[in-house]
Amino acid sequence: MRKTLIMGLGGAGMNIASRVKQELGCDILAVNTNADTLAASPFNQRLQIGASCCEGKAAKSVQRGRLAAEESLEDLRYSIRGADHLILLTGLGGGTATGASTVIIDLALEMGIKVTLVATLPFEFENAQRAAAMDVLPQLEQKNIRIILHDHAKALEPGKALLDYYNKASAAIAQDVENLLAE
Ligand SMILES: Nc1nc2c(ncn2[C@@H]2O[C@H](COP(=O)(O)OP(=O)(O)OP(=O)(O)O)[C@@H](O)[C@H]2O)c(=O)[nH]1
Ligand SMILES: [Mg+2]
Repeated sequence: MRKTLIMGLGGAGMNIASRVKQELGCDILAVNTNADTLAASPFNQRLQIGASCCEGKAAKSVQRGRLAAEESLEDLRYSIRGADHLILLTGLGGGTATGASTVIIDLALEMGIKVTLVATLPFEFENAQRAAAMDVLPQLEQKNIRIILHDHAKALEPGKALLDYYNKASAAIAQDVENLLAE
């Protein structure tokens, strides 16, 4: 039987995953370095990564996000075992998702799990985050995975609030996930 695992990684990934869970009613594994964000989330499968290197807080840098996933590699392995398709939901640009996604994708591929990455890209005005996302993107594109991107920068319209963009991206991603599950 086919088993698809949906993972929400990092703060944005978890917010997007909440919308997906709300709309599609599917089980989702939430993964973050931030213990408070995980504790306050609606998911029943939760994994805190990098407890030592991030001390339960945001990763803040891509380097620390990567270290967090490496520190928790065995927990991640245990959490994704048995799946044959991993749908990874993230907002690229922060430390956790940008750093941990490459490690998690490599682990899944090594375990023979097909991977689809669904990610948002930061706005242009998020200078450092945009640069971090653009830096990791070529590395992700080299991997044997499917990538679906939602670029916040391309969605920019005058007079719209940040939350409107987030909600719009989350709704579009819920549709992406519905399509992926129907394949
Ligand atoms: N669609 C959407 N994008 C978001 C949301 N929150 C943040 N973002 C975007 O996602 C990027 C990454 O932010 P986070 O998800 O907080 O980063 P993180 O992976 O948690 O990393 P750390 O906070 O450093 O641990 C931001 O730069 C924004 O562009 C959200 O709720 N929805
Ligand atoms: Mg965060």
